[in-house]
Amino acid sequence: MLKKGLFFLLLAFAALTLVACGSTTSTSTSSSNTENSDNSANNGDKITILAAHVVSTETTQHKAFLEFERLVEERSNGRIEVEIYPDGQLGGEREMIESTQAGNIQMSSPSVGVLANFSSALQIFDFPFIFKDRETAHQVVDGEFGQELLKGLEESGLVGLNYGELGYRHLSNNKGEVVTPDDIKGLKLRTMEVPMHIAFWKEVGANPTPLAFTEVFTGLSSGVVDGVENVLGLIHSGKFHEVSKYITTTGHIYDPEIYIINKDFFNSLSKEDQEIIQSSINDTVSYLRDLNSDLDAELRVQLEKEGAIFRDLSEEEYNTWIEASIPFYEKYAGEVDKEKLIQLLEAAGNDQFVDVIK
Ligand code: EAX
Repeated sequence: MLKKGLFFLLLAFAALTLVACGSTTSTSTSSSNTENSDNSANNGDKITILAAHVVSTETTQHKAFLEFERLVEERSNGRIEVEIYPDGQLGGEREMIESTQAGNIQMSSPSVGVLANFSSALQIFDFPFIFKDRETAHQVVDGEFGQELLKGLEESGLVGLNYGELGYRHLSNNKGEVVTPDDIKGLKLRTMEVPMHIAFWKEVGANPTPLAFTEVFTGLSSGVVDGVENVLGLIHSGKFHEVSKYITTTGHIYDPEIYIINKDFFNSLSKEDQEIIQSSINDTVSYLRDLNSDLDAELRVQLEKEGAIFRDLSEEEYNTWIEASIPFYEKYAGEVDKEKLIQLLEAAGNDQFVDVIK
């Protein structure tokens, strides 16, 4: 069924491309918006939400999408359908965001870093070592500060429904054990296509190489990169540990992915349908956080069984990373909304970088 759906979707893409090529004035955005408003009239018509993401069906992120589908379908008595395209079937994260903006699909859940390319206010999440634990991160993104930041997405034709949770990103590589930043000098490290991440890894001495998520396994196997930084769930589902077995639990970034939906599509829905979608996402977030609560501990056991070698950092070792991050904060705080960055750090109860950038 998925294959069939995909085939029709590709046909739709092809049709849109033809329309866009044949016209000098209209864009695929406007043509699909018209479709959306027709499609979503509040008269009990069926509504279909195409949702796509880049990670595998074994991840908690995918399970969360299935829960969202279940909730929306249940709460709308089957009137609103959700079709999920996982695993990068429809492209990498940047493409997923662009397709959501264009209305070719309605929803996606990109990592906050890649999404920050479309809404610069989110770049403050790209700074390292902000959140000391998940609970603090949840409080900040659920609070007024975090929710306010989502509003910035509207300028890009998107509505940020809520934050999901990818989790803490760690470092893995195939050269050897990494303890301090000295151990990654020159390491070809895959990063996301996120300017602040690239700048950070350069600053601490690595050789960052941006690749779309869909290209990471091949990049590691072919030696284009020697390592990655990612959450354990994606290291495991992507089998990255099979080609980069040394994992250091740096936890340098807490990555709150964001559930985005096409703004024109969302605004064309009745208040009741918007509420169904919003409440279903909110409940999905709780579900996802529950799924994630013991996940890293479980994945660690699994990854070790499959040959990964873990290295945790002592407080002193961890502090070498904090020290190495200070020049990055000094140089780059001025390139983002510094006041907001300070507010974020303060909301996270993290004052170690505040003095440096004030
Ligand atoms: O959002 O590219 C990445 O490493 C991300 O963590 C992934 O796309 C999920």
